Amino acid sequence: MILVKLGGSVITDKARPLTPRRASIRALASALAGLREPVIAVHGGGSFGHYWSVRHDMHTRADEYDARGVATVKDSMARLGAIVTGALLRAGASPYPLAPSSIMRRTRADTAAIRDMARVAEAGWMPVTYGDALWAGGRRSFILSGDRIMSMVALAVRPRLCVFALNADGVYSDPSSREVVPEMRAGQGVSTGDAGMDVTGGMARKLAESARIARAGIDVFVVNGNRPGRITAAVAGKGHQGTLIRGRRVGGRAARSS
Ligand code: IP8
Repeated sequence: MILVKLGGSVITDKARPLTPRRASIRALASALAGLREPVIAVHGGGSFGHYWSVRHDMHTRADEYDARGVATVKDSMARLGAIVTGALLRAGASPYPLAPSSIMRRTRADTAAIRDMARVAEAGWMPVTYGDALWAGGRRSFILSGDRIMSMVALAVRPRLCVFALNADGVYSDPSSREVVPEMRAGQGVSTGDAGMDVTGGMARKLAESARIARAGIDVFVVNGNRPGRITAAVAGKGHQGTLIRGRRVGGRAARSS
């Protein structure tokens, strides 16, 4: 099982509101469609969900945000989701779109639903879900990031590999030098630089969620999503052009994963 996050900065143009990067989506879709093992895909919000979250001042902390804001974020993410699943379908995959609300119980992961999602993948479909605005109870809502979904799904189903496809060549030792760290341990300190306009915390959030996954013994690969061949190669065991965050070894062996 491979768990892949398609970063919002790859599948959308973050400088232009509500603008998908269709060529990148197509290229990623054909790479994912060609993988020879079960895949679960998660995607980010980019200039769809983040654009509206910023406009309506909505964040990952549950609060009483504007109801119209929640509806608008959800609408934009459903539209972006349809673009991603449409591209997967045309690339020959059998995407199985799942609203993130179907794998959450308010602010918590619904582990049984997530395990079912893995069974759907094992049966031959490709579950696709995404970061979104979700109801938290009462009048409260929150922004659930795709990165958070990645760690929730990874911990529940223990994929063989988690891939974060983003708009950078991997994790940089120093953002100004753009020197990629080829391999690192969970929680190893690096400077991230780029929280930017993301309401969910940009690269710092990705590294935090990656560290959580790697600490559970699951390898995480951070790769340039504009070079989908690097995903194909890593999944096929043909080298890691990006950053590999090694899952913590237990007694010299990785903890069991499927
Ligand atoms: O781009 C956030 O998902 P992310 C989605 O994975 C929204 O952080 C709605 C902002």
